[in-house]
Amino acid sequence: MKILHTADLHLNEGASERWDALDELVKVAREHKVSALVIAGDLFDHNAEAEKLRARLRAALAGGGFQTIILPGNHDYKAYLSGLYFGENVTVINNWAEPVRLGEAVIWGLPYERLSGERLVGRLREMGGLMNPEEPNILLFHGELLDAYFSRHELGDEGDQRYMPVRLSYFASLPLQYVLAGHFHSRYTGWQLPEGGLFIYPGSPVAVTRRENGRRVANLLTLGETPAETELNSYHYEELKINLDPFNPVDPRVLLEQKLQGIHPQAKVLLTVQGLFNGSTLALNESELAEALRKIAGSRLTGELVEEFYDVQHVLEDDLFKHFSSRLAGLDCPPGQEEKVKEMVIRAFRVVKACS
Ligand SMILES: [Mn+2]
Repeated sequence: MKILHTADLHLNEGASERWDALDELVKVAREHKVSALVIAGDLFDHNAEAEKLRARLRAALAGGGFQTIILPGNHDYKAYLSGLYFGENVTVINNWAEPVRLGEAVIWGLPYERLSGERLVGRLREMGGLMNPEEPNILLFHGELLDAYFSRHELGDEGDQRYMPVRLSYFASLPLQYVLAGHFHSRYTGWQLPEGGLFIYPGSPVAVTRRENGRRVANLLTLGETPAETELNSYHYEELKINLDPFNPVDPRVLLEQKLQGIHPQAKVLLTVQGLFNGSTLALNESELAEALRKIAGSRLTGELVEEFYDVQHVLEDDLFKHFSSRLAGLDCPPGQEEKVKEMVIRAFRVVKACS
């Protein structure tokens, strides 16, 4: 039996790329013939969205040939309290004591509540008492794993509050095969539970903030086996760095074009251009080069182009530098060494020029 596990779609009325990501998840779920698509919290960006968007959600999830199991998260837990209908094959786990049966597996959920760590330990112990250790038990959880030491911004836009803070040790007494979690957006991560079983964050399936860098994935799980990430074709950000080298004959504009070709079509680029260039060979000054690169990146660029590059033609044309370069060329330097030394000298010249 297979399950596709995701979380943190943060659907709202706008952000069409998040709806596209939902369609992509449905497609992947079908291709792998999973029994269930599990959404471990924050399916909606805000509580109010569920009421407005449920018809659209029903359409997206209908006819997939699998169950959808939704856990309320910190962004949307109030949305499910009135028992909204999301479709025939969609179940919301609103009660920690009422699991969902899926083939031979039992899917438990801990819907989001404002609970302290201490009360969470008690709650998990109560849940453990209800579980049959002979059955494959799976727990859906939305919150923060304190063992993970994430930086705050890896969670998405959550501010400084702690949501359902747990430690791996809290799960020690529970007969669990998997904890399928949500809330941590950055990337797919997994931990071994103290007494067997695995805790998995799949990362967001679509970038919600610019910090969600790199291809997005979902967690594809075959019961009893080690889960694996499966790549999604969805909107995300890619960091791209171009290092300029005044001795590299390849034009930086061509370099950028080449690098853009290797980037996923649904990715937006966070572009940083660093290093030194010779404005006279390119016939461009710093602002013209920035403009040209911005134009090449076009609509693929997101945010500001980070400009950390300098035109050093005034150094390259300096007589002292030319003299030094010809001396260096006459020496028998190992490959690459000459360019390295020249770059160091250019940087030193820039400092000297700034003083004079
Ligand atoms: Mn969350």
